[in-house]
Amino acid sequence: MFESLSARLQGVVDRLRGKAKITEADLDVALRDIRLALLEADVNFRVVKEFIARVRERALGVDLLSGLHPGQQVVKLVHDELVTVLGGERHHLALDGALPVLLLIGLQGSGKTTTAAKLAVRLRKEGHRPLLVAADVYRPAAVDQLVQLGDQIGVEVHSRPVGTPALEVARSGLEAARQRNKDLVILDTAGRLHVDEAMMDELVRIAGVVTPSETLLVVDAMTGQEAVKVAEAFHARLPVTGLILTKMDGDARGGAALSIRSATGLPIDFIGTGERPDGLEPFHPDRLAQRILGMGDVLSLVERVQETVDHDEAERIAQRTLDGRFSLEDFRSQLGQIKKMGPIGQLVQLIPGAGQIAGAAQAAVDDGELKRVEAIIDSMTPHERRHPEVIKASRRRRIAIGSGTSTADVNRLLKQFVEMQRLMRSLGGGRLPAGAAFRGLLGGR
Ligand SMILES: Nc1nc2c(ncn2[C@@H]2O[C@H](COP(=O)(O)OP(=O)(O)OP(=O)(O)O)[C@@H](O)[C@H]2O)c(=O)[nH]1
Ligand SMILES: [Mg+2]
Repeated sequence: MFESLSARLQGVVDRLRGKAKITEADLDVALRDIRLALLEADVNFRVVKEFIARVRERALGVDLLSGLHPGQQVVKLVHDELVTVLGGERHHLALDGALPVLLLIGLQGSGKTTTAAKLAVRLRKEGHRPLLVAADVYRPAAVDQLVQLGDQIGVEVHSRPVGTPALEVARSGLEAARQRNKDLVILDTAGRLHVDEAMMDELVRIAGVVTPSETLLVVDAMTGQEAVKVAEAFHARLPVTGLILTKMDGDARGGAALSIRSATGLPIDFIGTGERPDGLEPFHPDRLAQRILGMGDVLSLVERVQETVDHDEAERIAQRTLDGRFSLEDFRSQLGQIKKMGPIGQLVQLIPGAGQIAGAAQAAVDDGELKRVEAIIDSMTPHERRHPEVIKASRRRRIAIGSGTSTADVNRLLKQFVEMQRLMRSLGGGRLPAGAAFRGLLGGR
């Protein structure tokens, strides 16, 4: 997401950053480039106009032309303005009361059902006991979809036979939640192709029954400016409290995300970044602005690591590393943890200054490469994993055949592993974070 916008803005920023002096003409050129970049990213033209006007006004206000590091100052102004456009502070879900209800609404196919499951996963991780309620009663498949997702993620789903009025499902859902000792209800509703009165009426009535803590509008970011219009239409009719933008993984331009807050005044709570139940990220305006400007997003990276890494395991490996006993088994375990964090390209993008190399990194270390390394290690015997020095020519051939790779691949991995071990020993005493070994492997390529 935001790839081309990010590349273009980074170009502008890089040109400004180094300048010891900025003339008004320089500023005009930079603002023109920023304006074009935003328009190309499908940002609403009114939003763009205001954006540029505010940056210009503030730039002239701080007397850039004589100030210290004027380039840096312009970059900061652009950054601050991006943060503002994206919504300022991170908005948190209001989950108060004995049994808060999240009501998910949106057009057909926007991602409500998928998002309901994603929210359940995320909020359970935060200590909640959610119940999913299937109030999309018009299609049997809709109920089945939620039931299946619930099975997959291990969250209970309340459903009633198809044909039961949605209001009744919602009401009985609350009751079921109380009986089953849940502390949160996530209500999935039916979508329509267009914003229509019948749907709005039903949603208004459901909201009347369940008094939601949050009415979350799910919109498909890939529809660009259409998403903004849809959000305006829903908001005009219902007390929407927040937005979830789905399919951000598929929208390289990101215009919807950059326009929708200004257009509706509603905060973006989460963005959907994939079809899987873990493809949901909290929306941090400041971090995203930094990511767009190529300043990286270290906090999100750290969080991603914290969420996925098994700490006992990391601790155990760190200890073994200290003791100089780091084995291929430990390495295998680290790879597994890295894989859980998601595509490498996405991770690399979070590293400051790495935005532009993310694509290349993804190509070089695609998931295929990880799988190959894992397959090689999996084809070794436990003894071989602990004592790789016994792996001579005939064993290498067997491992290559077993893992569907070549002896050259096996050789390379073993050589890299030896180098990595040496590196770790030489670092001796210093604690290594999980993933250090992986970096070692990359460095050895
Ligand atoms: N790539 C990607 N796909 C998504 C995301 N969110 C949802 N999808 C996909 O979008 C399609 C529609 O998602 P649903 O959750 O069924 O949408 P819905 O709003 O419940 O649709 P209706 O119940 O028909 O109104 C599915 O194929 C999802 O896998 C996302 O963040 N990224
Ligand atoms: Mg659905």
